[in-house]
Amino acid sequence: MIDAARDLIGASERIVAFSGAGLSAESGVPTFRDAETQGFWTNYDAAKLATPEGFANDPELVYKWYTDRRRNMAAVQPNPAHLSLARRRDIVNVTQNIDDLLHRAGAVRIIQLHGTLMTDRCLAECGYEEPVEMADPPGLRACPQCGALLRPAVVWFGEPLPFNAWREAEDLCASCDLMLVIGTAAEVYPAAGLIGLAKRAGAKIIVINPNPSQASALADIELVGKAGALMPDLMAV
Ligand code: BJW
Ligand code: ZN
Repeated sequence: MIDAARDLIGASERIVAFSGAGLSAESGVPTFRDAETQGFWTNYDAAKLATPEGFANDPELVYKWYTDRRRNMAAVQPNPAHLSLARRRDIVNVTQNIDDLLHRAGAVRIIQLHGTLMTDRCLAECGYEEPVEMADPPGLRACPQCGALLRPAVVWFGEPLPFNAWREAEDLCASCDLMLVIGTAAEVYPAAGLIGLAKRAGAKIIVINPNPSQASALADIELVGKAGALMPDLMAV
């Protein structure tokens, strides 16, 4: 199976790597659905924390969730899957991940559909944003420009995806000839819809995941296993 996948990669000219939380799992970043099983957070529903309503109800609590995740992010490193993707400078990474592990691995083409944890921005959208020190994140605080609260520059449920990132991702996925779908449950839209978009446009789909996912039905080849273990072998020329 991996040989057939490697041949397909060799024969493809426009490759998109569409990734999710599983790509960073072996670095020690809990997947989104695992995040609520960690320590203090076992009693919380991540899908409720990651909403504008969750933040409005209890900004301190939601901000603390991100502070914990930021500290963890500062302590982890890119894994072999990030490094294999980064080595292929022609591959475009369309990722749902809010971490910076692809950047730190040296990848040059990265589109982040769900924003970034590296920055805070104004809740009232006055345009203010500031980078955050991940190892020593600041507390909840007001926007120096307008006085509203600052929030992480991520995309919560119910919010639109960043316009330019989304438009670029749609164009790339509609014109790629191969999509690698790495470590995503493919349950969150509109991002998950990019897999079907690529498939309908004629691209081959290779899914890399230790578990079945919503992408399984669209896969031409499904590689069952962890990204960090499979990707170096898959990308070897
Ligand atoms: C491994 C591995 C290893 C493990 N190697 N693999 C009904 C139908 C359709 C849509 C909707 C609906 N009801 C509501 C919606 C909309 C909603 C949505 O899709 N909800 C679904 C839950 C149904 N979507 C939205 O709200 C989006 N916005 C929107 O629709 O806007 C419309 C709008 C337009 C105009 C104006 C206003 C609004 C926004 C979605 C934003 C998602 N944000 C999050 C949080 C980011 C910040 C944070 O992290 O705190 O993004 S949610 C979360 O899910 C995060 C992720 O990027 C995203 C995807 O998760 P992912 O990556 O798939 O992770 P997991 O954990 O689910 O899966 C991990 C996978 O890895 C598993 O498969 C494992 O097996 C695998 N794995 N180890 C390889 N080692
Ligand atoms: Zn502001």
